[in-house]
Amino acid sequence: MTSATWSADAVEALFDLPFNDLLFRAQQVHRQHFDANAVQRSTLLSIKTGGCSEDCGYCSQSARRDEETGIERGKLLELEEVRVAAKAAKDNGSSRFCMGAAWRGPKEGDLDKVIEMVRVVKDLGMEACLTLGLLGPGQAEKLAAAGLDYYNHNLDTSAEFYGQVVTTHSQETRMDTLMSVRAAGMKICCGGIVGMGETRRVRASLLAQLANLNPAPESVPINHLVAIPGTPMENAPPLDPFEFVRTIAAARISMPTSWVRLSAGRQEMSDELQALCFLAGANSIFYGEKLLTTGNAEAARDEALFARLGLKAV
Ligand code: SAM
Ligand code: DTB
Ligand code: SF4
Repeated sequence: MTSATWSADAVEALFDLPFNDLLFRAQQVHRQHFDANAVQRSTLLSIKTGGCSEDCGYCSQSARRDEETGIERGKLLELEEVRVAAKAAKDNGSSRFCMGAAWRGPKEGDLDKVIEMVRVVKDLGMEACLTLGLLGPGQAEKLAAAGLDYYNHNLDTSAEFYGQVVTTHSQETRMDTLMSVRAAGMKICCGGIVGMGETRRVRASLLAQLANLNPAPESVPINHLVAIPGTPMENAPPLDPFEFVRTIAAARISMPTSWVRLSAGRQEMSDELQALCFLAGANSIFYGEKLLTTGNAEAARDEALFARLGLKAV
């Protein structure tokens, strides 16, 4: 399947629309492809926390700054710990279980252990997603053979801005991993972060890049920066919440058949802002008390919000 080509100019023109016009268009596109009242729920588990060799400016898990962020370097979780967490996620109504590791990329021995974790999740009848960083030769094929459904690997920000956020790897190397994931036959979960002090142009350019992956990623997480004390971005200028909603709407319009996930930063959002994001076409969330190192909206709050908005979990 191929999707339409989007220029950064064309996506920026969406951002520039009057808010009501943009939301109306997004809602029309959304209803052509999805049940407008259905929201997919994924639960995250950090299977290896902290001590990462990379220097991504938003992240608490870089080894370069763990004294400032207070994140302890953990070991890879035991299989049994993963089984317990995955079972709880399933019992709480999540349909996908996403496991994340603070690595530049997985070593072969670690990959074999992670593959066992994928099997545990699949045996529970959930979709499995991993985010392990850059993949080396043959690693995507091994994960596909284990039955992994999705691989999450974000472009994070536009090509022009990337070097101001991360210096230890390039956005092109991330693109190589995405291509190997796709070539191995897995679905791609790929999005980015906004609220890092970037311009509207950068946000538009990121969305155009995602939409042009051809086809667009099946799942598109839109993260709002969680400004973590001790990271270079702890004092990032606040983003107008309506600009965040615009980002969701532009993602929906430019990637009509993708699941657009309202991802990090939801804990800090009001119920009203989240409702606007669902109206703009977000139809997936992270569900459960924790993201990787930071908190997420509480499950009980989400249940109440779903009930108030008449949303159903899928
Ligand atoms: N190490 C792997 C990688 O970088 O691909 C996987 C884990 S990494 C923490 C996964 C994603 O989390 C990043 O690509 C980024 O989009 C998101 N993320 C990390 N810290 C964040 C923060 N403070 N606020 C919002 N999103 C964040
Ligand atoms: C994604 O796009 N967002 C998730 C998941 N993929 C791995 C991670 C969000 C992390 C937020 C900061 C933290 O908890 O450390
Ligand atoms: Fe490491 Fe991923 Fe954090 Fe970058 S975002 S420092 S690669 S864990």
